[in-house]
Amino acid sequence: MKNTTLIFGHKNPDTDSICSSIAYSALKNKIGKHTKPMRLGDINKETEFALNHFNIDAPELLTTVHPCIGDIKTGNKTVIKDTDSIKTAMEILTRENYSSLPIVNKDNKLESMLHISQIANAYLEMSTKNIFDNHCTDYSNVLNSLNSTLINGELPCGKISGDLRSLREIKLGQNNGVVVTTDTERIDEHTDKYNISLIVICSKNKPNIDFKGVNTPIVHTEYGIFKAFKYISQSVSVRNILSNNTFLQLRTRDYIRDVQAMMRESDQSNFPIVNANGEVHSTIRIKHLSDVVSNNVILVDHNERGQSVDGIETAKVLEIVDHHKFGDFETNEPLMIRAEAVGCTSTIIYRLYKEAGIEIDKNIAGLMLSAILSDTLIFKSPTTTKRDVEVAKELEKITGVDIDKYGMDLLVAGASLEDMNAEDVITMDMKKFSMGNYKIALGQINTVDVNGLMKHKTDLEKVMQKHIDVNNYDMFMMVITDILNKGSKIIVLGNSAHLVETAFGVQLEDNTAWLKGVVSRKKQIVPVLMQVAQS
Ligand SMILES: [Mn+2]
Repeated sequence: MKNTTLIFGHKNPDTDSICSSIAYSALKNKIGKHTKPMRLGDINKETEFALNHFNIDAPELLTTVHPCIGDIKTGNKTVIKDTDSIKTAMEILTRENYSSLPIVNKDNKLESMLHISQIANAYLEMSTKNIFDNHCTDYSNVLNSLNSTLINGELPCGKISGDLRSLREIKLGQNNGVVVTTDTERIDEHTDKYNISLIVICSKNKPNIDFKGVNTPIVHTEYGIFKAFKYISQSVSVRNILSNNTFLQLRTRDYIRDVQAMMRESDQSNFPIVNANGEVHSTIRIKHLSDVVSNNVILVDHNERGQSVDGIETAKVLEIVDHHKFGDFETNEPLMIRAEAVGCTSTIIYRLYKEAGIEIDKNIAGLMLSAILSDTLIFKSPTTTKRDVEVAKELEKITGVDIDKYGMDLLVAGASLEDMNAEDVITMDMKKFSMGNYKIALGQINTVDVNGLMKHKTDLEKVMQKHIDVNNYDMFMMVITDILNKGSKIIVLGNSAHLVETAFGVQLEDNTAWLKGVVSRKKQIVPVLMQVAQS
């Protein structure tokens, strides 16, 4: 994920935010970058229509760009298996200068953390007498710990049975075991009669003897006998000395901000990190917390922090492509900003395609066209520029869809009230106001199909009346805004419905009226009503 730049629009994404992310990511990838479009929220019905129409999957949801534990670039990858020897563990701890090491089982899953103090404690209690009775290990650990080579027979597999014996003890009838000796003379054709699993010969030079007729495995080490005993005791596998100590383990997907306090409070100095499969990813210390690789991101269709993804302050913003006013954006490093006073981000992205000399794929062109038609309400919005219209015409040629027909289908799909009941329509965007002595509710919904919605007028009125009864509103005004014809159909109920007639100079017929040119509750309705209510 780290090498991939994430491209996304604003929260509560509209069609421009989604389609421009996809289109810009496609352009970037065509010029050899690794990018991925993302979305910061649910896809609305309009965008869903566009994506389905042009057969493109919705981007994945991105909830945060806060760095995860797995984003820390430093740390130690060394692990040891629970069957490895104490000697191996000590060598790694010394070499890496760590006080603890993750121990994994045969499936590479984290089993425990081995602390150097556990080795010290075990070592103090360990005696070479009965060592293999009390601590299990296998023959290869002994071979490796002694830095020895096999000079006769075959090294047995698995766990060592028996214990350390001298040749004499064995010959005197002691049980089976591993023999450590400097004496090669006594190894003869009778040796196989005894139950010896391994003979370790300690001598400066490799013995120049023919062990013909002997099958017992023999290894040679250059260590003297005292060193050999020391290293044999270190050959026991770490599994023997693991205690059931509890320790803090982290997951690669943990957010650093969530775990750092816990890490600081813990007296553990080294923390194992496991991946989603429970396998060890690495270990880190507190000091590594600052070594994070931040997410690279490109913002489209927005430039304000408040509208962007959670954790944006931790990300590296490479570019901004936007058509909104610039707010409070502050960055640590210079970045590429592409801002144009046009009606839609996709209008800018079209130019970026041209500048890069890259052809636009048919389906991507369809999404870009959708974004322009959506943002400009098929060129009816006052934010539309000549450039938006020109670009839309070019995209129309590439996609082959008809702007007017497709644009209308797109907006209708977006304003679809399917799956919505009367209660949803009324409360979707409802606000309460105290105006003078009046308690007033004002609901608004945008649609391209006012008549379709008005067919449900009786149901809508029932819900409005219910809200009036429950909340003692003096008036409930429902504003059904026709986004294509620039005006609003209103339904007004309540004892003070006459306020609306005075405010807008209209006559309510069957509780409704048409307010020509009125589309903004904030700018065109609330102030006018307020004036009348307070006079
Ligand atoms: Mn936009």
